[in-house]
Amino acid sequence: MIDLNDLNIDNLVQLYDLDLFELGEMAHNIREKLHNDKVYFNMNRHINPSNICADICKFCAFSSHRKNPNPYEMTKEEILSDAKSAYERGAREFHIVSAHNPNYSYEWYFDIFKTIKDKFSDIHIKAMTAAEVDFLHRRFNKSYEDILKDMEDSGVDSMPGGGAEIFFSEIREKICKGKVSAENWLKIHSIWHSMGKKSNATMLFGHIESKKHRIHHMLEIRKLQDKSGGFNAFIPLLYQRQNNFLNVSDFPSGIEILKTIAISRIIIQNVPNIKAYWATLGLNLALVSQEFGANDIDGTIEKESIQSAGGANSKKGLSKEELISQIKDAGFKPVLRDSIYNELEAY
Ligand code: V47
Repeated sequence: MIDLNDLNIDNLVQLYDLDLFELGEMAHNIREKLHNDKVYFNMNRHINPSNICADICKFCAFSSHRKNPNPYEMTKEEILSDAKSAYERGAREFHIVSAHNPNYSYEWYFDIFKTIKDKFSDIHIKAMTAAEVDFLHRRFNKSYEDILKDMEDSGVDSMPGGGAEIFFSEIREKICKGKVSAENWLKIHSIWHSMGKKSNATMLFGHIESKKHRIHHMLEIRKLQDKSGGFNAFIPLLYQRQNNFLNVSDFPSGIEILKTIAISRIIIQNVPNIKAYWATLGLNLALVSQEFGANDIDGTIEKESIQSAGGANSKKGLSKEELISQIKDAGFKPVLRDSIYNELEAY
């Protein structure tokens, strides 16, 4: 019997030794108590204004570099035009995340958010990873507090969970040296939460990290959530292997992926939602994950550029109807949610 109150990493990593179905049942019981048979999704649109990046993360296939030599910067008009057409198709969340583009002024970001909010007042803007906040801090010598306040004032409603990668410093050094430190990623989310705001947390897994590093990462999220309570969802992101500079030879099996999702549900019980992000898992595994602790699948996305650059089959997003029918076929109840998990419609 593994004592779940013993938060020692060596103790909790033993969860991986349990039989998949035993672990799945433990996670599913927690998921059922919190969410019954609901699978949440939303109508969202990802907008990635630029792929020109001052930082060099070895796992990233999205940023412009010699394996992906097509730098772009969207104009404000292009961003607004994408936003308008997505809004007309029913999207009510814009997930706006950019590479760390040194050509942009500080004001550029906030002008975009303000303009979007002025034009579409009922849109939820989920924007700026903690890695982008840290980039602005380094580039423009602004405090985290000032940047987060400017985000709030210009209409950002919540923060996405990107940039967390793996917190364990030796791995972080190898995969994304120079980017926001683990300590500062947590600090930025903690300040945002202290402003009464919500955010998500991700974990990039399936590359050079070990099972112990994943447990360490989950415990850091759980620890901050105990203090701040501001995380809506934990999102284990499966590493996509193409077009990048991380030499990985060993990839996790489907069993290990499902175990990782189940273990995140078991360890991080104080974060209400576990998102099986279909863009990294593929729709089928994301649906199976709903039986292993997950209760959310993300949304329609419409245009996905980060994971698809790494090989995922997610470039075009999915229609609302497709998500509803696939969730139903998997034996769950599809529930359209807003960005902060208010239920809008059950199908
Ligand atoms: O932080 C980059 C990841 C993240 C690869 O908050 C890769 O609701 C896999 O954070 N393979 C950005 N992943 C995306 C993100 C996100 C996505 C969906 C929903 C939410 C949310 C947040 O993408 C980065 C990085 O960890 N990423 N390259 C890759 N090769």
